Amino acid sequence: MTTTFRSVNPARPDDVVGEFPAHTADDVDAAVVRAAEAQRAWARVPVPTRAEVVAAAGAVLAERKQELADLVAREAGKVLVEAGGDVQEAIDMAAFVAGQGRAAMGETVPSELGDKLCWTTRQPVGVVGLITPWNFPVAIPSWKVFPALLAGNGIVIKPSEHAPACCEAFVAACAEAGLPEGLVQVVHGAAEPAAALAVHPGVGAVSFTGSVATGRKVAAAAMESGPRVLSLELGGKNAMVVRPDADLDLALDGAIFGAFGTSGQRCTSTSRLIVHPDVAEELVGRIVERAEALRLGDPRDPTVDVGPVITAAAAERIAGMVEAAVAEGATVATGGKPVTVAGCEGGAFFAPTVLTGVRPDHRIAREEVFGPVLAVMEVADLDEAIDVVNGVEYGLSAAVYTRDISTALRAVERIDTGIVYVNAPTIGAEIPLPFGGTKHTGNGFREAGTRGIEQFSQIKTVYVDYSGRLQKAQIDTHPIDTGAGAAPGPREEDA
Ligand code: UN1
Repeated sequence: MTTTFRSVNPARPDDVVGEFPAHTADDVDAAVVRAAEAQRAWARVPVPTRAEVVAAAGAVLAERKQELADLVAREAGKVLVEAGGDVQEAIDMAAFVAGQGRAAMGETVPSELGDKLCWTTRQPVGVVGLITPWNFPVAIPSWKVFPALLAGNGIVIKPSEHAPACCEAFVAACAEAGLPEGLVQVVHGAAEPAAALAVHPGVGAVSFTGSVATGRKVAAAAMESGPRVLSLELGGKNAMVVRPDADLDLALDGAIFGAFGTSGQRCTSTSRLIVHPDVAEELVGRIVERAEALRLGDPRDPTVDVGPVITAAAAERIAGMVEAAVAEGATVATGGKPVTVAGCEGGAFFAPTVLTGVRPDHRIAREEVFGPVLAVMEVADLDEAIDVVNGVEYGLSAAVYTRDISTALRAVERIDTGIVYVNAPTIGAEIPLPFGGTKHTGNGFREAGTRGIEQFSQIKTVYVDYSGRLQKAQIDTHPIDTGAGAAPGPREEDA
């Protein structure tokens, strides 16, 4: 008998969203076989036709946006407006990827020899294994599934055990859009199916978004067990730098949305505020005031500003990190603990938290929290502020608030992250541009944008020589003087 697990509403744990099978390594194996079978035919479908299926999937998602957003709110705890953004990101991704179906897929260069053509093309990897998190339970599957489909692959996706229903709903929308039977397989559970997928010899590429700890395990296992393309999207410790000339109203709005939007559970969430001492008191005072006015509650209630964190265990973990920060010398300016919300008893709520007096060497200034916690550091000098931004092991996103163009551009140039914002918070990346980070945030791959498709295909370089004779690159064009007389020349009839 297959064991099952339940996905529950983090705001109301009595509300069971669904019961799902806990798949085993054998189930993963069967899923890879089914996806591989379907992939053989899919690989022969012209790319623009594949793109039409992706576009149709986007249309189904758009039709169901409201319903899907409600499911995202219910299962992942995102407030409705943000849940709508999550689904919209998938709709945007479908539009973008579908457009790529009629875009250039390679390069062509003139050959150094005559009567010869040189170009690159792309071929599918085969079956790809996708491991996705709960925090963007529709968007992140779409970032991987749509490009992988366009590139001609079969797919086995293992969503987070905290958001299986969202992934099922996303895949159902793709199926309704005309996806070939069997091409996208969903497996459920926690570590076992993920590990099995990462090492399966029939999986040619693995794409993982999640924590650094799990990502490292997946990467090590995947690389050891066979050659494959691997893309990793891991954590962040994203900073917002506020200079003394910044528009403080703007910085305030950005800090509130960046730090407390999605209850601080985006990889891009703002978790450090690096503020100039001249404006620190005013800005931090206003952030605290606004944080205290945020309404926590059921994310499906449209008047609620901040939903729960994903589990009670997550709330406990965040509380532990705040306690450790206080032990290291930080001060809780507001929040700092799990809270009970009337009407949502048992829900995993954590008060929006601001910590002041944080130093760059404190753990809270270096470790990812993945919760609504903003650590404030005061730094006067711009170069020093940038050193603080760069002084962590992550490099996903950063923001700088200033009215001075030179300051802005200097920061853009020197900040070592994959994404930099000027006068906008660290969250809110758009689909047509690459998404990803430097250092331990990943392994250099970028999702989204045209690069997103590259991770799911293999480049093939093609040379076609129609001269009818052997031509030698690098040699015929610049023959070396061997002292043995003339090199063998062209054939008689060509001369
Ligand atoms: C994530 O948290 O893993 O830039 C993705 C953003 C969103 C995507 C976040 N568009 O905040």
